Amino acid sequence: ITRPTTSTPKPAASYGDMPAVAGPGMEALTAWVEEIAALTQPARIHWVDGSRAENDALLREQVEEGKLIKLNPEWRPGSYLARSHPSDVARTEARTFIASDREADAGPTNNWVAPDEIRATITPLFEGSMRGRTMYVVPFSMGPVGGPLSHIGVQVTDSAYAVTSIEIMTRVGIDVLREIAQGSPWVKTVHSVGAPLAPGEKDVAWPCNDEKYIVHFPETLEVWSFGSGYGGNAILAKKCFALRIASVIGRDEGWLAEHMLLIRVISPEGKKYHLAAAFPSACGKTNLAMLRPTIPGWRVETLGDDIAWLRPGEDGRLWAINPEAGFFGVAPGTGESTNVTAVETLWGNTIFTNVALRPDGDVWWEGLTDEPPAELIDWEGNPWTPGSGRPAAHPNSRFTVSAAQCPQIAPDWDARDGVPVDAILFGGRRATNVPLVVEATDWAHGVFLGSTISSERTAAAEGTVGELRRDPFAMLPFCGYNMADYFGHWLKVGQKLRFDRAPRIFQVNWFRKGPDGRFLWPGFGDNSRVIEWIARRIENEVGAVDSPIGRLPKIEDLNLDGIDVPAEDLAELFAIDPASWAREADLTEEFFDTFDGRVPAQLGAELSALRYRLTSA
Ligand code: GTP
Ligand code: SPV
Ligand code: MN
Repeated sequence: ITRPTTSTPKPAASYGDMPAVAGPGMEALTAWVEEIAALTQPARIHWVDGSRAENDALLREQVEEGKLIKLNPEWRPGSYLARSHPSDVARTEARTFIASDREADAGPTNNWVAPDEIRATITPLFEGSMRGRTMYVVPFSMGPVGGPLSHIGVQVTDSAYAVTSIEIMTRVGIDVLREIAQGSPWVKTVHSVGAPLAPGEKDVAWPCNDEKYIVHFPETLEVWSFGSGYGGNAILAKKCFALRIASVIGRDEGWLAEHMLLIRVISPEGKKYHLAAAFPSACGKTNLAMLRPTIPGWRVETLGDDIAWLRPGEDGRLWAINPEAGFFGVAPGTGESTNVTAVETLWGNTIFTNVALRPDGDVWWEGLTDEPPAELIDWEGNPWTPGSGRPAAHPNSRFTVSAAQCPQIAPDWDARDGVPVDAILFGGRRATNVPLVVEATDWAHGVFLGSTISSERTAAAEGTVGELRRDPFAMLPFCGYNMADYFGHWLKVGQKLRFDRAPRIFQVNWFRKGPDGRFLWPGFGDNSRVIEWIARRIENEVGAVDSPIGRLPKIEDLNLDGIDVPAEDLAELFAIDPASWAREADLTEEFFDTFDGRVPAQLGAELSALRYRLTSA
């Protein structure tokens, strides 16, 4: 459905062909598309219908233009490699803004900017920013089309890479347009790589702009993203919509939009448990989502690996869906010994970004195999050998693949009503202090645990890797409103749940290290041992030991059959040093103080109670 236009700007209405979908909602959509086209002045407009033929053509065009490398179909059918500009490899949190009317509604953890001011700044950047390019109009649904928890959006973008990624990550197609035509509300998202082409100018492999703006307007439900092609900055359905904008919608409507994986755990007795877990970026969500238990009889079915929308049901339980349809996962560290499920998921039909290329036309990254191949082309396109002294794949290199390809995807993963959640896990990368697992005493204590999560920085965003920072609920970069109000919203959602049906809350840490810098816990498939304990707790089959920070397992209740964790490592995994925890409490107070008294009193009370327990421990 593409029609070329001449280079002289025409009345916008004559751009492109619209799919034949009629209804009262279409007028607003076409008016908006025309408005964006008048501003950005693309050479043509392409209404994306989500068909297979269209997707094939978009991929083929990107190969012809040198934007994608087709991988050897013998090893990796239907798969491609994209190499980004070396400056455009991760989310740019410093360039990410919340433009709420009032500064206090964005809160101290977000970059706030006044809506009028930022519109005045970015509008000139978008002026003519799509010249010489195609503007794609992509209607997408987060959650099954028409589902009770689902939400619709439209992204206009001048990046075919973004379109083919969105087609994997969300549900794209005419049925979404029909929903819009019928009057369903939808979120407006605008994306430009910010690299207009002069007539006859040759395009580059990864167009982008040094100047970047990822701007969210929570009051008007809009996202404007300029200058970046990287996933989290360019697939606006994902972090921008499904987390930042959706968290605001959820605040107003009584539900939660969270940076969480979602799984179904099945015990040897056939009992099913649904777990949601929030870990910061590159801290193990995809791995836990695809867990292969090392303990006999246990199974895990994948429901989602990055985002969950959770809503209290009339039955007093918390119901969750994964609004996405694919995985945009971290490649390095994904291998046969760590996440064989992901390796199997990636057999084909995958877009890889910034991984290394093998001479045989397949891909490689650190951790895929124990030994690197003798020679590679690295993520920047340069020859590489194991002696090169630098990683072959970028540390934040990623794969984009359909959820349906996951061999252990739950058969009902896209059920309209979602699943009832039995347990919520909060975690992060903590070399010290935080035990392998600790259970909250109740919902409010669980919210306190979530609000105090800190984690060592990873390569998923710009910044110094390894530096410890607060990342409450793993939502620091993704909460679209004042984080203190968000804590309050979590407390409020808890009140809508039946006390005996609310999910139990746990804090976990797979990343504790010994003095020698080695991980104390084997992690990955062996995390099933922690899950088993959590299931036993839900069934009240095992007790726990009260500690100042929450309920710890009795060591004898942990299933350690078949692994060899030395007794001193086990002791260290659960060691709670009151002095270090008193310092953690001081840092928590400092953190809460940054919210100018807006943190709910209940969390202040939890902090006082923690300090009391620490001094009397
Ligand atoms: P985003 O997609 O950025 O939100 O990240 P994610 O939370 O899904 O992270 P992912 O599961 O991709 O994990 C990132 C890194 O953590 C990989 O390099 C993994 O190998 C490593 N990792 C995951 N689980 C474990 C674990 O149990 N132990 C250890 N030591 N490392 C782990
Ligand atoms: C993350 O950084 O948490 C991701 C990748 O899941 S991105 O979608 O780029 O944000
Ligand atoms: Mn994520």
